[in-house]
Amino acid sequence: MYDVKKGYEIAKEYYAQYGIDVDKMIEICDKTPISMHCWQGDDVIGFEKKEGGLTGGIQTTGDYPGAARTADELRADIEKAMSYIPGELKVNLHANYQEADDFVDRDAIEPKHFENWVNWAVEKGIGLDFNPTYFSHPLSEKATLSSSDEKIREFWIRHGIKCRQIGAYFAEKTGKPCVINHWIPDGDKEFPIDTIGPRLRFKDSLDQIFEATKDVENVMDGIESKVFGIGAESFTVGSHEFCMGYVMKKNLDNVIMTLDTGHYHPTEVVSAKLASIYAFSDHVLLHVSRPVRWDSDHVVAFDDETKAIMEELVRLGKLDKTYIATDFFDASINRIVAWVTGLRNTRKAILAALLQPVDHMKKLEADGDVSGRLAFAQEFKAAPFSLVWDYYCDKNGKGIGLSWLDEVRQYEKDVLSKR
Ligand code: RNT
Ligand code: ZN
Repeated sequence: MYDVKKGYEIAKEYYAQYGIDVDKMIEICDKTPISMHCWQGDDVIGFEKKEGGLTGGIQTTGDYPGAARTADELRADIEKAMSYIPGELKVNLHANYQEADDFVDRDAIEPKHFENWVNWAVEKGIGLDFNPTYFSHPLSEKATLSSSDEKIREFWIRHGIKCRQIGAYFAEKTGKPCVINHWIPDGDKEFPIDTIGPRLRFKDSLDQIFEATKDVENVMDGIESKVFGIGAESFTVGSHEFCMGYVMKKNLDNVIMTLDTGHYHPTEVVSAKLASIYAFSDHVLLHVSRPVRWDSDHVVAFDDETKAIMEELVRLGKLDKTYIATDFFDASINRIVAWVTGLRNTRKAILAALLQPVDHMKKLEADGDVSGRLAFAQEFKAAPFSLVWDYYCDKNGKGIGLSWLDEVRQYEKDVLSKR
Protein backbone atom coordinates (compact mmCIF):
# COMPACT_ATOMS: atom_id res chain seq x y z
CA MET A 1 0.00 0.00 0.00
CA TYR A 2 1.33 3.46 -0.84
CA ASP A 3 1.75 6.20 1.76
CA VAL A 4 -1.85 7.48 1.92
CA LYS A 5 -1.04 10.21 4.43
CA LYS A 6 1.70 11.57 2.18
CA GLY A 7 -0.64 11.58 -0.80
CA TYR A 8 -3.22 13.46 1.23
CA GLU A 9 -0.67 16.09 2.29
CA ILE A 10 0.28 16.71 -1.34
CA ALA A 11 -3.35 16.90 -2.43
CA LYS A 12 -4.06 19.29 0.42
CA GLU A 13 -1.34 21.59 -0.89
CA TYR A 14 -2.65 21.27 -4.43
CA TYR A 15 -6.20 22.24 -3.42
CA ALA A 16 -4.98 24.99 -1.08
CA GLN A 17 -3.61 26.81 -4.16
CA TYR A 18 -7.23 27.37 -5.13
CA GLY A 19 -8.42 28.21 -1.65
CA ILE A 20 -10.07 24.82 -1.09
CA ASP A 21 -10.07 23.50 2.47
CA VAL A 22 -9.87 19.74 1.99
CA ASP A 23 -10.67 18.83 5.60
CA LYS A 24 -13.75 21.00 5.61
CA MET A 25 -14.97 19.43 2.38
CA ILE A 26 -14.37 15.92 3.73
CA GLU A 27 -16.49 16.84 6.72
CA ILE A 28 -19.37 18.14 4.57
CA CYS A 29 -19.18 15.05 2.38
CA ASP A 30 -19.16 12.76 5.40
CA LYS A 31 -22.28 14.34 6.89
CA THR A 32 -24.30 14.17 3.68
CA PRO A 33 -26.62 11.17 4.07
CA ILE A 34 -27.04 8.66 1.29
CA SER A 35 -30.04 6.38 1.52
CA MET A 36 -28.89 2.89 0.60
CA HIS A 37 -31.66 0.90 -1.10
CA CYS A 38 -32.26 -2.52 0.46
CA TRP A 39 -33.46 -4.08 -2.80
CA GLN A 40 -30.06 -4.62 -4.44
CA GLY A 41 -29.55 -7.54 -2.05
CA ASP A 42 -32.40 -9.75 -3.24
CA ASP A 43 -33.37 -8.46 -6.71
CA VAL A 44 -36.41 -6.47 -5.47
CA ILE A 45 -38.24 -9.60 -4.27
CA GLY A 46 -38.89 -8.90 -0.57
CA PHE A 47 -40.20 -11.17 2.15
CA GLU A 48 -43.94 -11.36 1.80
CA LYS A 49 -45.06 -14.91 2.37
CA LYS A 50 -46.40 -15.32 -1.12
CA GLU A 51 -44.91 -16.47 -4.41
CA GLY A 52 -44.61 -14.01 -7.24
CA GLY A 53 -41.91 -12.23 -9.17
CA LEU A 54 -41.00 -8.64 -9.91
CA THR A 55 -43.54 -6.82 -12.06
CA GLY A 56 -44.31 -3.22 -12.90
CA GLY A 57 -42.12 -2.83 -15.96
CA ILE A 58 -38.84 -2.91 -14.06
CA GLN A 59 -36.41 -5.79 -14.34
CA THR A 60 -33.44 -7.44 -12.72
CA THR A 61 -31.39 -9.56 -15.07
CA GLY A 62 -28.89 -12.23 -14.07
CA ASP A 63 -28.87 -15.11 -11.62
CA TYR A 64 -25.64 -14.67 -9.72
CA PRO A 65 -25.76 -16.94 -6.68
CA GLY A 66 -26.08 -15.68 -3.12
CA ALA A 67 -29.15 -13.43 -3.05
CA ALA A 68 -30.53 -12.85 0.46
CA ARG A 69 -33.47 -15.18 1.19
CA THR A 70 -34.50 -13.80 4.55
CA ALA A 71 -34.51 -10.42 6.23
CA ASP A 72 -31.73 -11.56 8.55
CA GLU A 73 -29.57 -12.47 5.57
CA LEU A 74 -30.36 -9.16 3.92
CA ARG A 75 -29.46 -7.21 7.04
CA ALA A 76 -26.18 -9.12 7.33
CA ASP A 77 -25.38 -8.31 3.68
CA ILE A 78 -26.29 -4.65 4.13
CA GLU A 79 -23.99 -4.47 7.15
CA LYS A 80 -21.20 -6.08 5.17
CA ALA A 81 -21.64 -3.59 2.32
CA MET A 82 -21.91 -0.66 4.74
CA SER A 83 -18.57 -1.57 6.27
CA TYR A 84 -16.97 -0.40 2.99
CA ILE A 85 -19.03 2.72 2.35
CA PRO A 86 -17.82 5.92 4.02
CA GLY A 87 -20.12 8.69 5.25
CA GLU A 88 -23.57 8.84 6.81
CA LEU A 89 -25.97 6.23 5.51
CA LYS A 90 -29.66 5.52 5.84
CA VAL A 91 -31.41 2.34 4.74
CA ASN A 92 -34.24 2.56 2.26
CA LEU A 93 -36.91 -0.14 2.64
CA HIS A 94 -39.79 -1.15 0.42
CA ALA A 95 -43.14 -2.20 1.88
CA ASN A 96 -42.67 -5.76 0.57
CA TYR A 97 -39.73 -6.20 2.96
CA GLN A 98 -42.18 -6.63 5.85
CA GLU A 99 -41.63 -9.51 8.26
CA ALA A 100 -45.11 -10.65 9.28
CA ASP A 101 -45.34 -14.24 10.54
CA ASP A 102 -48.09 -15.06 8.06
CA PHE A 103 -49.07 -13.37 4.85
CA VAL A 104 -50.33 -9.82 5.40
CA ASP A 105 -51.60 -7.99 2.37
CA ARG A 106 -50.32 -4.55 1.39
CA ASP A 107 -53.37 -2.71 2.64
CA ALA A 108 -53.02 -4.26 6.10
CA ILE A 109 -49.35 -3.77 6.92
CA GLU A 110 -48.58 -2.24 10.29
CA PRO A 111 -45.52 -0.82 12.04
CA LYS A 112 -45.12 -4.11 13.94
CA HIS A 113 -44.31 -5.91 10.70
CA PHE A 114 -41.20 -3.74 10.45
CA GLU A 115 -40.14 -3.99 14.08
CA ASN A 116 -37.02 -6.02 13.36
CA TRP A 117 -35.85 -3.44 10.84
CA VAL A 118 -36.48 -0.63 13.29
CA ASN A 119 -34.69 -2.34 16.19
CA TRP A 120 -31.77 -3.05 13.92
CA ALA A 121 -31.64 0.57 12.64
CA VAL A 122 -31.84 1.96 16.18
CA GLU A 123 -29.03 -0.33 17.28
CA LYS A 124 -26.90 0.86 14.35
CA GLY A 125 -27.89 4.50 14.82
CA ILE A 126 -29.14 4.82 11.25
CA GLY A 127 -32.28 6.34 9.77
CA LEU A 128 -34.84 4.46 7.70
CA ASP A 129 -36.58 5.60 4.53
CA PHE A 130 -39.58 3.91 2.97
CA ASN A 131 -41.42 3.07 -0.24
CA PRO A 132 -44.96 1.85 -0.78
CA THR A 133 -44.78 -1.16 -3.11
CA TYR A 134 -47.36 -0.42 -5.79
CA PHE A 135 -46.12 -3.34 -7.96
CA SER A 136 -45.40 -7.10 -7.84
CA HIS A 137 -48.95 -7.83 -6.71
CA PRO A 138 -52.01 -9.42 -8.37
CA LEU A 139 -53.91 -6.12 -8.00
CA SER A 140 -51.16 -4.10 -9.71
CA GLU A 141 -51.35 -5.94 -13.02
CA LYS A 142 -53.47 -3.30 -14.79
CA ALA A 143 -53.19 -0.14 -12.70
CA THR A 144 -52.92 0.93 -9.06
CA LEU A 145 -53.62 4.47 -7.85
CA SER A 146 -54.98 5.37 -11.30
CA SER A 147 -57.21 2.30 -11.64
CA SER A 148 -60.73 2.75 -13.00
CA ASP A 149 -61.77 -0.16 -10.79
CA GLU A 150 -62.67 1.64 -7.59
CA LYS A 151 -62.08 -1.45 -5.44
CA ILE A 152 -58.52 -1.74 -6.74
CA ARG A 153 -57.85 1.97 -6.44
CA GLU A 154 -59.11 1.96 -2.85
CA PHE A 155 -56.86 -0.99 -2.04
CA TRP A 156 -53.80 0.98 -3.16
CA ILE A 157 -54.95 4.14 -1.40
CA ARG A 158 -55.14 2.10 1.80
CA HIS A 159 -51.61 0.89 1.08
CA GLY A 160 -50.33 4.45 0.64
CA ILE A 161 -51.97 5.47 3.90
CA LYS A 162 -50.43 2.52 5.79
CA CYS A 163 -47.03 3.39 4.37
CA ARG A 164 -47.15 7.00 5.55
CA GLN A 165 -48.09 5.77 9.03
CA ILE A 166 -45.20 3.31 8.99
CA GLY A 167 -42.91 6.13 7.83
CA ALA A 168 -43.97 8.18 10.86
CA TYR A 169 -43.17 5.20 13.08
CA PHE A 170 -39.70 4.92 11.51
CA ALA A 171 -39.09 8.62 12.13
CA GLU A 172 -40.27 8.41 15.71
CA LYS A 173 -38.18 5.38 16.59
CA THR A 174 -34.98 6.34 14.78
CA GLY A 175 -35.19 10.05 15.59
CA LYS A 176 -34.50 10.82 11.92
CA PRO A 177 -37.03 11.99 9.34
CA CYS A 178 -38.31 9.31 7.00
CA VAL A 179 -38.29 9.98 3.28
CA ILE A 180 -41.01 8.10 1.42
CA ASN A 181 -41.03 7.64 -2.33
CA HIS A 182 -44.25 7.06 -4.27
CA TRP A 183 -43.77 5.41 -7.62
CA ILE A 184 -46.57 3.66 -9.49
CA PRO A 185 -46.04 1.52 -12.59
CA ASP A 186 -49.37 2.52 -14.18
CA GLY A 187 -49.24 2.92 -17.91
CA ASP A 188 -50.19 1.38 -21.22
CA LYS A 189 -48.48 -0.65 -23.93
CA GLU A 190 -50.56 1.15 -26.54
CA PHE A 191 -51.67 4.76 -26.83
CA PRO A 192 -54.84 5.17 -24.80
CA ILE A 193 -57.72 7.30 -25.99
CA ASP A 194 -58.43 8.70 -22.55
CA THR A 195 -55.14 10.06 -21.24
CA ILE A 196 -56.52 12.38 -18.59
CA GLY A 197 -58.91 10.05 -16.72
CA PRO A 198 -56.09 7.95 -15.22
CA ARG A 199 -54.22 11.11 -14.23
CA LEU A 200 -57.21 12.64 -12.50
CA ARG A 201 -57.70 9.39 -10.59
CA PHE A 202 -54.01 9.25 -9.64
CA LYS A 203 -54.23 12.85 -8.47
CA ASP A 204 -57.32 12.09 -6.39
CA SER A 205 -55.68 8.98 -4.90
CA LEU A 206 -52.63 10.95 -3.79
CA ASP A 207 -54.89 13.65 -2.37
CA GLN A 208 -56.78 11.01 -0.39
CA ILE A 209 -53.55 9.48 0.94
CA PHE A 210 -52.23 12.85 2.10
CA GLU A 211 -55.57 13.95 3.52
CA ALA A 212 -56.02 10.76 5.55
CA THR A 213 -52.52 11.07 7.00
CA LYS A 214 -52.22 14.81 7.42
CA ASP A 215 -51.28 14.42 11.08
CA VAL A 216 -48.26 12.31 10.24
CA GLU A 217 -45.02 14.03 11.25
CA ASN A 218 -41.38 13.95 10.14
CA VAL A 219 -42.16 12.31 6.83
CA MET A 220 -41.20 13.67 3.40
CA ASP A 221 -42.92 12.34 0.29
CA GLY A 222 -41.27 12.19 -3.11
CA ILE A 223 -43.45 11.72 -6.18
CA GLU A 224 -41.43 9.85 -8.81
CA SER A 225 -42.12 10.33 -12.49
CA LYS A 226 -41.05 8.12 -15.34
CA VAL A 227 -41.01 8.16 -19.11
CA PHE A 228 -41.88 4.51 -19.78
CA GLY A 229 -41.63 0.97 -18.46
CA ILE A 230 -41.43 -2.46 -20.07
CA GLY A 231 -44.94 -3.31 -21.22
CA ALA A 232 -46.01 0.31 -20.73
CA GLU A 233 -44.06 1.90 -23.55
CA SER A 234 -46.66 4.27 -24.96
CA PHE A 235 -48.19 5.90 -21.92
CA THR A 236 -47.12 6.59 -18.34
CA VAL A 237 -49.68 7.97 -15.91
CA GLY A 238 -47.03 9.47 -13.60
CA SER A 239 -45.22 11.41 -16.31
CA HIS A 240 -42.74 14.15 -15.47
CA GLU A 241 -45.30 16.86 -16.20
CA PHE A 242 -47.92 15.15 -14.05
CA CYS A 243 -45.61 14.71 -11.06
CA MET A 244 -44.13 18.17 -11.34
CA GLY A 245 -47.59 19.67 -11.66
CA TYR A 246 -48.84 17.72 -8.67
CA VAL A 247 -45.96 18.71 -6.41
CA MET A 248 -46.04 22.38 -7.38
CA LYS A 249 -49.81 22.73 -7.14
CA LYS A 250 -49.96 20.82 -3.85
CA ASN A 251 -47.43 23.23 -2.40
CA LEU A 252 -46.96 21.28 0.82
CA ASP A 253 -43.60 21.31 2.61
CA ASN A 254 -43.42 17.53 2.62
CA VAL A 255 -44.47 16.79 -0.96
CA ILE A 256 -41.50 16.96 -3.28
CA MET A 257 -40.29 15.66 -6.61
CA THR A 258 -38.28 12.50 -7.02
CA LEU A 259 -35.91 12.58 -9.94
CA ASP A 260 -34.59 9.18 -10.97
CA THR A 261 -31.62 9.42 -13.32
CA GLY A 262 -33.01 6.59 -15.45
CA HIS A 263 -36.47 8.07 -15.95
CA TYR A 264 -35.98 10.46 -18.85
CA HIS A 265 -35.36 10.34 -22.56
CA PRO A 266 -31.73 9.43 -23.23
CA THR A 267 -30.57 12.96 -24.09
CA GLU A 268 -32.24 14.51 -21.06
CA VAL A 269 -30.22 14.71 -17.87
CA VAL A 270 -31.25 15.23 -14.27
CA SER A 271 -28.30 17.58 -13.70
CA ALA A 272 -29.98 20.06 -16.06
CA LYS A 273 -33.33 19.88 -14.27
CA LEU A 274 -32.34 20.58 -10.67
CA ALA A 275 -32.07 24.36 -10.77
CA SER A 276 -35.49 24.79 -12.36
CA ILE A 277 -37.09 22.65 -9.69
CA TYR A 278 -35.22 24.42 -6.92
CA ALA A 279 -36.58 27.70 -8.25
CA PHE A 280 -39.96 26.49 -6.94
CA SER A 281 -39.27 23.79 -4.35
CA ASP A 282 -37.23 23.53 -1.16
CA HIS A 283 -36.24 19.88 -1.49
CA VAL A 284 -35.68 17.20 -4.09
CA LEU A 285 -35.42 13.43 -3.70
CA LEU A 286 -32.84 11.91 -6.03
CA HIS A 287 -32.76 8.32 -7.22
CA VAL A 288 -29.21 7.81 -8.35
CA SER A 289 -29.09 5.04 -10.91
CA ARG A 290 -27.43 4.33 -14.28
CA PRO A 291 -29.55 3.89 -17.35
CA VAL A 292 -27.87 2.06 -20.21
CA ARG A 293 -30.08 2.80 -23.25
CA TRP A 294 -33.17 2.50 -21.06
CA ASP A 295 -34.05 2.54 -17.33
CA SER A 296 -31.86 -0.50 -16.85
CA ASP A 297 -30.89 0.28 -13.26
CA HIS A 298 -27.22 -0.57 -13.70
CA VAL A 299 -24.84 -0.02 -10.77
CA VAL A 300 -24.08 3.69 -10.34
CA ALA A 301 -20.82 4.63 -12.06
CA PHE A 302 -18.42 7.48 -11.34
CA ASP A 303 -19.47 8.89 -14.66
CA ASP A 304 -19.97 12.34 -16.11
CA GLU A 305 -23.65 12.61 -15.26
CA THR A 306 -23.33 11.41 -11.66
CA LYS A 307 -20.52 13.93 -11.20
CA ALA A 308 -22.53 16.65 -12.95
CA ILE A 309 -25.49 16.10 -10.61
CA MET A 310 -23.37 16.48 -7.48
CA GLU A 311 -21.54 19.47 -8.97
CA GLU A 312 -24.86 21.11 -9.66
CA LEU A 313 -26.08 20.49 -6.11
CA VAL A 314 -22.92 22.03 -4.69
CA ARG A 315 -23.13 25.02 -7.04
CA LEU A 316 -26.79 25.55 -6.18
CA GLY A 317 -25.96 25.30 -2.47
CA LYS A 318 -28.58 22.53 -2.25
CA LEU A 319 -26.51 19.54 -1.16
CA ASP A 320 -28.08 19.67 2.29
CA LYS A 321 -31.61 20.09 0.87
CA THR A 322 -31.45 17.09 -1.42
CA TYR A 323 -32.34 13.60 -0.26
CA ILE A 324 -29.86 11.40 -2.07
CA ALA A 325 -30.95 7.79 -2.50
CA THR A 326 -29.57 5.02 -4.67
CA ASP A 327 -31.79 2.89 -6.91
CA PHE A 328 -30.22 0.10 -8.93
CA PHE A 329 -30.47 -3.67 -9.07
CA ASP A 330 -27.97 -5.92 -10.76
CA ALA A 331 -28.38 -9.68 -10.32
CA SER A 332 -25.54 -10.58 -12.69
CA ILE A 333 -22.67 -9.86 -10.28
CA ASN A 334 -21.91 -10.30 -6.59
CA ARG A 335 -24.65 -8.16 -5.06
CA ILE A 336 -22.42 -6.77 -2.35
CA VAL A 337 -19.84 -5.70 -4.92
CA ALA A 338 -22.73 -3.98 -6.72
CA TRP A 339 -23.80 -2.12 -3.58
CA VAL A 340 -20.30 -1.10 -2.52
CA THR A 341 -19.34 0.05 -6.01
CA GLY A 342 -22.52 2.04 -6.59
CA LEU A 343 -22.59 3.64 -3.17
CA ARG A 344 -18.88 4.44 -3.17
CA ASN A 345 -19.29 6.04 -6.60
CA THR A 346 -22.19 8.15 -5.36
CA ARG A 347 -20.13 9.28 -2.39
CA LYS A 348 -17.09 9.89 -4.59
CA ALA A 349 -19.09 12.14 -6.86
CA ILE A 350 -20.15 14.21 -3.84
CA LEU A 351 -16.57 14.59 -2.64
CA ALA A 352 -15.26 15.41 -6.13
CA ALA A 353 -17.93 18.10 -6.49
CA LEU A 354 -16.96 19.66 -3.17
CA LEU A 355 -13.28 19.80 -4.14
CA GLN A 356 -13.76 22.55 -6.71
CA PRO A 357 -13.35 26.33 -6.47
CA VAL A 358 -17.06 27.02 -6.86
CA ASP A 359 -17.03 30.55 -5.42
CA HIS A 360 -14.15 31.52 -7.65
CA MET A 361 -15.84 30.13 -10.77
CA LYS A 362 -19.04 31.95 -9.86
CA LYS A 363 -17.08 35.17 -9.58
CA LEU A 364 -15.39 34.66 -12.93
CA GLU A 365 -18.80 34.18 -14.47
CA ALA A 366 -20.31 37.20 -12.74
CA ASP A 367 -17.39 39.30 -13.97
CA GLY A 368 -18.00 38.11 -17.51
CA ASP A 369 -14.78 36.10 -17.70
CA VAL A 370 -16.28 33.14 -19.52
CA SER A 371 -12.85 32.05 -20.82
CA GLY A 372 -11.54 31.76 -17.27
CA ARG A 373 -14.71 29.95 -16.25
CA LEU A 374 -14.13 27.29 -18.90
CA ALA A 375 -10.45 26.89 -18.06
CA PHE A 376 -11.18 26.43 -14.36
CA ALA A 377 -14.06 24.03 -14.87
CA GLN A 378 -11.88 21.85 -17.09
CA GLU A 379 -8.81 21.94 -14.86
CA PHE A 380 -10.56 20.27 -11.96
CA LYS A 381 -11.60 17.25 -13.96
CA ALA A 382 -8.04 15.96 -13.55
CA ALA A 383 -7.27 17.19 -10.04
CA PRO A 384 -5.67 14.67 -7.61
CA PHE A 385 -9.05 13.75 -6.18
CA SER A 386 -8.30 10.08 -5.56
CA LEU A 387 -5.57 10.92 -3.05
CA VAL A 388 -8.19 12.68 -0.92
CA TRP A 389 -10.69 9.88 -1.49
CA ASP A 390 -8.25 7.19 -0.29
CA TYR A 391 -7.39 9.26 2.77
CA TYR A 392 -11.08 9.79 3.56
CA CYS A 393 -11.91 6.09 3.25
CA ASP A 394 -8.89 5.17 5.36
CA LYS A 395 -9.76 7.72 8.03
CA ASN A 396 -13.26 6.21 8.26
CA GLY A 397 -11.92 2.65 8.31
CA LYS A 398 -13.75 1.81 5.07
CA GLY A 399 -10.87 0.38 3.07
CA ILE A 400 -8.37 2.07 0.78
CA GLY A 401 -8.73 1.63 -2.97
CA LEU A 402 -9.84 -1.90 -3.75
CA SER A 403 -8.79 -3.43 -0.44
CA TRP A 404 -12.46 -4.24 0.23
CA LEU A 405 -12.80 -6.43 -2.84
CA ASP A 406 -10.93 -9.47 -1.52
CA GLU A 407 -12.85 -9.25 1.73
CA VAL A 408 -16.15 -9.31 -0.14
CA ARG A 409 -14.88 -12.29 -2.15
CA GLN A 410 -14.12 -14.06 1.10
CA TYR A 411 -17.66 -13.30 2.33
CA GLU A 412 -18.99 -14.76 -0.89
CA LYS A 413 -17.03 -17.93 -0.23
CA ASP A 414 -17.94 -18.19 3.45
CA VAL A 415 -21.54 -16.95 3.39
CA LEU A 416 -23.15 -16.20 0.03
CA SER A 417 -22.12 -19.37 -1.78
CA LYS A 418 -23.68 -21.50 0.97
CA ARG A 419 -27.17 -20.10 0.37
C1 RNT B 1 -38.94 2.27 -10.96
C2 RNT B 1 -38.53 3.29 -9.97
C3 RNT B 1 -38.64 2.87 -8.54
C4 RNT B 1 -38.09 1.48 -8.27
C5 RNT B 1 -37.96 1.12 -6.81
C6 RNT B 1 -37.73 -0.33 -6.61
O1 RNT B 1 -38.66 2.62 -12.24
O2 RNT B 1 -37.25 3.77 -10.23
O3 RNT B 1 -38.01 3.82 -7.74
O4 RNT B 1 -36.86 1.29 -8.88
O5 RNT B 1 -39.04 1.58 -6.11
ZN1 ZN C 1 -36.38 5.10 -8.82
